[in-house]
Amino acid sequence: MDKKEPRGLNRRQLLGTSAVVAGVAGAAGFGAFSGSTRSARAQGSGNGHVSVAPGELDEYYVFVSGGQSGELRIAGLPSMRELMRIPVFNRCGATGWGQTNESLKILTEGLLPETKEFLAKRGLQTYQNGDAHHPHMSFTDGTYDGRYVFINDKANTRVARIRCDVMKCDKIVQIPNQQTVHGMRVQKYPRTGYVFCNGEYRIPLPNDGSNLDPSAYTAMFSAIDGDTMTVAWQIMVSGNLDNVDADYQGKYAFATCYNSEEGFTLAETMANEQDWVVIFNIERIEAAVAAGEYEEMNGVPVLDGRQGSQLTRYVPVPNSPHGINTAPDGIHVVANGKLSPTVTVFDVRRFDALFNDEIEPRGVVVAEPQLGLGPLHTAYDGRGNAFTTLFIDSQVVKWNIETARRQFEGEDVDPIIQKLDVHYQPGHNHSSMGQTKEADGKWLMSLNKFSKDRFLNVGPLKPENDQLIDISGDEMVIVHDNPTFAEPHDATIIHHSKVNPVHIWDRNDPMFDDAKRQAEADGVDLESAADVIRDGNKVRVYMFSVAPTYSLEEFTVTEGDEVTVYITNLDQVEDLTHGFCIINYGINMEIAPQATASVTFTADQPGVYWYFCTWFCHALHMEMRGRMIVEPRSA
Ligand code: RUQ
Ligand code: CUA
Repeated sequence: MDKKEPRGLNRRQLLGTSAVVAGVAGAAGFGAFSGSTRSARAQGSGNGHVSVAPGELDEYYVFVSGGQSGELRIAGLPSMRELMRIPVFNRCGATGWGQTNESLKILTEGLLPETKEFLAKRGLQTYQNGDAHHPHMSFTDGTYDGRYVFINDKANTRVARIRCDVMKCDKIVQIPNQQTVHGMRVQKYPRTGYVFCNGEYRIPLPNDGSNLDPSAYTAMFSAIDGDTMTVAWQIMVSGNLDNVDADYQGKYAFATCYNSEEGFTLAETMANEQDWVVIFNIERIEAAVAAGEYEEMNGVPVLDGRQGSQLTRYVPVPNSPHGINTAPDGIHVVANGKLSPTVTVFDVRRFDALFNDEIEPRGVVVAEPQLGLGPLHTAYDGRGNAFTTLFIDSQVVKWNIETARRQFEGEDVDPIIQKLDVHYQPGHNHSSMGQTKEADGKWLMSLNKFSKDRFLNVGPLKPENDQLIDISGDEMVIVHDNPTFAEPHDATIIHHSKVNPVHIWDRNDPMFDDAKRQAEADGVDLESAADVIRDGNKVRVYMFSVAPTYSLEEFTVTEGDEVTVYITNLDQVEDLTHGFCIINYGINMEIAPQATASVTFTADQPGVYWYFCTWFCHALHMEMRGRMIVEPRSA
């Protein structure tokens, strides 16, 4: 058999469409019966593999997406203790994210003009929901550099950037000309650089109601500039994009692509036995942009990368591939079959030849091992082994890449090393440093979509179950179950040495620039302020906090005034955060040490309203309060 031709998967191997639908339904409904018996190994997991004693620190940071909750979470590994929640696409009552002026600026400035208009009609400044999927840290030279974590919002087509010095979101951009950002990964080399964003759903362009013809629909692949958080360019593609990853050479990005049929119903999208992996040639795209070979749409250069384009190549793979993951060896890329029991392994060293038309598209495929039912995502240990989640089988399978290549060449060898039951129906998995060239092969997290009987019953809505697996030895061993709320979609495990957050804010932080500018214009010094400035019907109230006091114990405004309260926390003690809550006014925000935070509202209700500190800061925390007096407007 010609190795360059598609492997001859027979009908039994390549699950037929109806069998898959039945299989998926069966998995969802009866997962507890599909490869889910508790293994002896899982039962005996208290074998000392996880020991992070009280007061001891974890070795790794884990950035976990909050799924439909819209946030980003930080956990410690191996303890799996949740360390922090960073509000991003959600509204957070504790920190005031979505209410403070500082957060509203970030949440609104990157929205598309038509979105701002549309939300304003609903009386909103920004969206109230998001669906955070893929958290990925910025890279320099093939490994994490501790600058940023980027995360996508599938619900409202946004990408956010979180600063890792203060662990706060500082930029959010909404991408035009596409619907959803699903797959999202960053450029690994020479640095990030680009954040690659898959537009999953196909829409007409422009999508303003002027053209509803289904044949005009297209999906889009977008590159965001991670430094400016603006869209650098977009590529129109054939089919629907799913997940994406990039190489270690800085030359290519590649995305799994389903619905090559470009159909609209489930049956239509699954008609073909093969879909694609689309490979994007970054150098050619940049040259085409520089040469002006694009159409500008909503301020973004849009290029045509549909089938036949010189900017892309479409490599046939079995129907509806899902995750795509670059191995730490910098050579191999694995596309996960989802509806096929196989994964397809590419050799990036052959991509140049593919773009020079020296080989056929399938000539870049070097292995296609059959692993089990429902392969979704693959992680690596840096020792040549891969770990693939099997959604339908409820297993993680450990297999060897080199052995898979030899099998593909015709040798009678089996690449599968071990299959481990996980609980239950895993989606993403992630290994420690496994998406960098510094993969260390110590830990694997399996993010399981179902938990069922693993925890005390909490009613019809169940937690997910993130399981920790020790992969340091020959055998995978489950060492911890961790229930999580909707929905830790993906995670990234980063050695603590890569991340160096500050302990208190720097007074020069750009987060406070607007407040500083306004204070200066008002002749107020934020750091010694106890001022009420009236400016027509706008009132600006400036105070500072030092535990357990605010510098203003009362201030007076008039009914109907637009009031902005600026608070600067002068405490320099680590962990000494204050809050500011106005009772019955629906206002609350966090002010961490050396930070300034501000909130604007209309004083519509006359009367006396106490404000108080919401973060326990001092023995006299309960006494840290004051009064807002709202005088009735004289008729
Ligand atoms: S994709 S469960 Cu949204 Cu991350 Cu694969
Ligand atoms: Cu300040 Cu509690």
